[in-house]
Amino acid sequence: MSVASSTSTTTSRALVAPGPLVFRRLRLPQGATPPASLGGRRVGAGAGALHAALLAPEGAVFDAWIGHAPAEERRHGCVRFATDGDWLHGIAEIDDRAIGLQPAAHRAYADLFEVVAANGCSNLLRFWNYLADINLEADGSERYRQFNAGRQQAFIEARHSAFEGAPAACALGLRDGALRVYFLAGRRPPLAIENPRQVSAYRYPDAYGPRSPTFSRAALVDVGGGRQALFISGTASIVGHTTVHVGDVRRQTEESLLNIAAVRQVAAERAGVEIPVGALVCTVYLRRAADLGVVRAVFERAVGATSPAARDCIYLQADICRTELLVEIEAHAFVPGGAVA
Ligand code: 3EB
Repeated sequence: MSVASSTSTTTSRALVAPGPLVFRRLRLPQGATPPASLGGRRVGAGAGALHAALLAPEGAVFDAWIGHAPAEERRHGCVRFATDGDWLHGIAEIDDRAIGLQPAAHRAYADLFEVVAANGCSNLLRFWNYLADINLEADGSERYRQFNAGRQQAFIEARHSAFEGAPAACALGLRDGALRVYFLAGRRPPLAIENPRQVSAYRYPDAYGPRSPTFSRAALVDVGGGRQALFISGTASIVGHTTVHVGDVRRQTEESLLNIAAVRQVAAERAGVEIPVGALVCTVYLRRAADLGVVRAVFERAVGATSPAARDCIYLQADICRTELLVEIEAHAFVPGGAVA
C-alpha cells in the first residue's frame, strides 16, 4: 500500500504525493474488451466507441487511464466513473435531444462536479467533450454556443474557475449520439498554461458567442512516480482569436503545430524539463476524411516520421468547433519531474 492510500484524512492526503497515474494507448482487436483501468476512451470498432470514424489506424484504439489500485465502476446521475483515491476518470453522458443541449451540458458538468467533490478528487485536469452537430444552428443559436453556455454556468455554480486556471479540454462534433464528456481529475491542482500566440479562449470576444469556452491551453500536473504530465488542449489554426488559413488544410495543420510548439515551450519552462515533440501522444481530428494524407504528411514531418508521436498518433473524423477549421490536434506527454503546482 502506498503512503498516500494509507493516510487517513483528506487534509493530510492533499499534502502527500499521489500514487502514479499511468496512460496506455492500446490497439484492440475487434470486439476485445480493454484491460482493467480507471476508464478511458474507445475509438473505432466496438461497443461504447465514440461516434467518430477512426481514419487511422485500422481497428479500435482504447486510451486507458490506469491508477495504482483496483477501481470499480460506479454511477452518479449521468456519470460513470472509477477512482483509486488519487485519480478519477469518468464519462458524463446525456441524450441532449430530449432536454436541449444547454441544459444537458449544464447537467453533465453539475453531476461530474458532484462526483469529483464527493471522492476527494476535486481538481479537474482534462475534459474531452463530444456532441452531435456542433456547428448546427438550432433554436436560434449554434449548438457549440449552447454547449458553452451550459458548461460555463455549471463551472460558476460549482465554484470551479471558468477563466484563469480552467482545465485543459477539447470539444468536437460527432455525426450523432448523446452528449459525452470524458474527464480526468485528481487531488492536487494542475498548473494552467496559456499560449502567447493566442488570446485565452475564456477571453475570446463576444463575436464568438456570449459565453466563452471554458478551457486553458494546457495543464501541467504531478502524476506521481517522479513524473509530470502535460495535457495540451485541442489546438487549431487560430492566431490571436482569429482563424487563419481558411480553406487551406496544409497550412492549418502547420499553424496548429506552431501553436503546440508555443505551448510546449511555455510548459517546458514551468516544468523545468524539455517536452520533446516526438514524445507527444496525439489525437488529430479532421473535418474531411479526404484530408488524411496531407495532414498526416505535415504531422509526421513535424514530429519525426519514426518518433513515438508518429507511431502512436490516431486520426479521427470529427467536426471542429468553428466551421472554417479543418483540423485540430490534441496531445499529452509524460516527462520526468514533479511537484510543479
Ligand atoms: C479553439 O482554440 C479551438 O470548447 O473546450 C479547442 C479546445 C477548442 C477546447 C472547448 C474548443 C475547446 O478555440 C476550439
